Amino acid sequence: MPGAAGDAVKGACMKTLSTQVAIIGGGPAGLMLSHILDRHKIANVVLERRSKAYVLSRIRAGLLEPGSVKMLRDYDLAERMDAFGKAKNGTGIVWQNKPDHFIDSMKWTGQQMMAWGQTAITEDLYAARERDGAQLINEAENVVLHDVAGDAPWVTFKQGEADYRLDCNIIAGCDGYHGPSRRSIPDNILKTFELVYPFGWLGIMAEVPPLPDFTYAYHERGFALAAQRSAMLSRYYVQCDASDRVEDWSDDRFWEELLARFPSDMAANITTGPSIEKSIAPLRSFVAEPMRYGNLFLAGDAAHIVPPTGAKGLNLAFGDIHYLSRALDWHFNRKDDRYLERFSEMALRRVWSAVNVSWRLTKLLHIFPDEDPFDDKIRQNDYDQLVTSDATASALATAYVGAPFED
Ligand code: RFL
Ligand code: PHB
Repeated sequence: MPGAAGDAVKGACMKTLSTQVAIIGGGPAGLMLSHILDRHKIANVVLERRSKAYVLSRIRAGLLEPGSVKMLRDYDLAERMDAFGKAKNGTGIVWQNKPDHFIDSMKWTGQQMMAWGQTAITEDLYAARERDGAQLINEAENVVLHDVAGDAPWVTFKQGEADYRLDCNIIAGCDGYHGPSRRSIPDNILKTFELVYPFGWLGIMAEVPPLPDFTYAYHERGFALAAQRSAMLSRYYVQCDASDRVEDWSDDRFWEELLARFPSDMAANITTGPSIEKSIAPLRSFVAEPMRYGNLFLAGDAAHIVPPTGAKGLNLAFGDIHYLSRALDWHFNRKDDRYLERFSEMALRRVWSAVNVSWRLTKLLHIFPDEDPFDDKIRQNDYDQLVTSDATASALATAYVGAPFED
C-alpha cells in the first residue's frame, strides 16, 4: 500500500486513487513540480520507480544557473544552498600551449552561477515533500500511461503485490530518458533529434579540497574537468572511450590521467585521494518534440538530454518545471489555458539554446576519435577567437549562464 497515498479505494482487484496531476518520476524535475503544485494547492501524486535511498545516491549535476538559484529561493528550498553553496563568477578553460580563458558570466551578464550539487537539492526536495505530506510513492513498478490524449487520462502501476489505478486530469512525464512517458506519444506525432558522441565522461568524487574554480581542460590526451561540491569534496572528470568500464580505471590511473591533462602549475595544486564514487556517463544530445501530447506534458531528461559539458541538464529540467507549473496554475486556478497551450513551444526555445551551447562546448573541448587535421585547425581557431574577441567571449558567457525565462 503506498505510504502517503491515503485515499485508496478498494476495487475488485485494483486499488483506485485519484488526483489532479500524476507526476511520473521523482527526480529533481518531478519533485520540484510536486513542490510547486502543492504551493498552488493543486493535488498531485508522484510515482517513482526507485527507492528514496537509490534516488538520493545518484551523483550528477553541480553547477546551477541563476534561474535555477532563483527558483530554489522563491520556493523556500535554498537555505542549505545559501549557507554552503559557492557563488561563482564563471568557469575557467585551460588549453594546452595557449592562454587561459574565463567564461565570465559576471563580467558579461552581471550574473553568477552557483556551485551546489544535485544530490543536496534532491535531499532538500525530499525533505520538503515529506514535511508537507506529499503523495510520493517510491518503488512503483510497471507504470503504464493510458488515454493520454483524452480528457481523463489514467496511470496503472504495481507496488509490492498490489495493483493500482491512478485517475487524473494531467500527466507530467518527469521520468528521465528511459522512462515510459515519452514512449506513450505515438511515433507519427513525436519527432526526435539525436547525436551520440563517440566518448564518455569518467567522473570521480573524492574527499579532498577542490581547486578554487570550475575549470575545463583541453589537451591532446582528451578533455578533463575540475569541479567541486564543498570545501572538502571535489568532483573531477576525464574524457574516456565510449567502451571503457569503471573497472578499467583504478584511482591511480584516473589521477595520473587527470594531472596529465591540466597545465603543470594547476596539476601541482590538485589534491588527490581515494575516490568515494566513480562512474561513467555516455554523452548524447537528444530532443523530443513536441513536449505535449493531449494531457501528457514532458519535462526534463524525459524530453531532452544534453552532454554535461555546458552543465545544462538539471537547469533545463528546472526551466521546464518553471513553465509547466505556471501553466498548470493558470489551468486549474484561473481556468485559463494560455500557458498550457504555449508550454511546448516556450520550453523548446530554451532547450534548443542549451542544446546548442552544450554541443559547441563539447566540440570545442574534446578530442573526437575520427577527426582530421582540418577539424583540429577549426577547433584551435574557435578557441583563439574566444580568447581574443570580446564579442565571442560575451556570446559564450551569455549562453553559458542560461536563457532567461519568457513571460
Ligand atoms: P532524472 O534525474 O533522470 O529523474 C527521472 C526519475 O524518473 C524515474 N523513473 C521512473 N519512475 C517511475 N516509473 C518509471 N518507469 C521510471 N523510469 C524512470 C527515475 O528513477 C528518476 O528518479 O531526470 P530529471 O528529473 O529530468 O532531472 C534531470 C537531471 O537529473 C539531469 O539533467 C542532470 O543530472 C544532468 N547533469 C547536469 N545538469 C546540470 O544542470 N548541471 C551539471 O553540472 C550537470 N552535470 C549531469 C552532470 C548529468 C551527469 N550524468 C551522470 C548523466 C554530470 C553528469 C556526469
Ligand atoms: C559538476 O559539477 O559535476 C559539473 C560542472 C560543470 C559541468 C559538468 C558537471 O559542465
